[in-house]
Amino acid sequence: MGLTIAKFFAKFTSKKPSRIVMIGLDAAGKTSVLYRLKLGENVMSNPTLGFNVEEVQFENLKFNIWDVGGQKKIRALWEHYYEGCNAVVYVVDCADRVRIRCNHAEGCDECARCELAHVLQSPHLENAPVLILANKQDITGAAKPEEVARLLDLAELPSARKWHIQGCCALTGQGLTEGFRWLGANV
Ligand code: G3D
Repeated sequence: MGLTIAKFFAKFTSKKPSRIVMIGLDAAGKTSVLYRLKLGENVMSNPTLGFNVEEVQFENLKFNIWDVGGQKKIRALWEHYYEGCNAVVYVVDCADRVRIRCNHAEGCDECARCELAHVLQSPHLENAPVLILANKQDITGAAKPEEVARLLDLAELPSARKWHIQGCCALTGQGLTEGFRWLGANV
């Protein structure tokens, strides 16, 4: 009997982890963010060729975070990870303004702005809130979140899209709690 009651309550209290895809150009800091959240420390990382996936417990939420490699030749694979995703974390290297927004024509595959616009066109991500992590804030001269928001044209996203930009440093973890707290409240 006790077991049955426990099962009954477990059904209503257990939370399925939210599925989150974490993307961004190569070297933006995705793997560093993932392992800072998971282990609370820096790990030496090599460029991600496929993906890393980790279940991360944050406060009372569980996230499955997919860290998908960002090198140009494998960015075409990103869309295979979108189905069933509840949210997107988009990591930006704020110390590299040229790669945040390039001078090429619309729809290039070189810069964070065009890649984000492309990602958000996926029908699988239509209702997904987007947390933009303005990473590498520890580097002198790095673009601040307001500047990154402007460079990424975030104000031009459809009004129904929930988004939030958070300055952070994956090496120290500064800003990650605030960012993921927003995600937890909006996912
Ligand atoms: P990726 O997974 O997006 O490809 P990584 O990026 O997490 O592998 O990080 C790429 C490089 O940026 C790594 O340096 C990493 O230590 C560094 N990095 C990540 N986040 C930060 C940050 O917040 N501040 C600073 N200063 N560096 C950061 P290496 O030297 O290993 O290539």
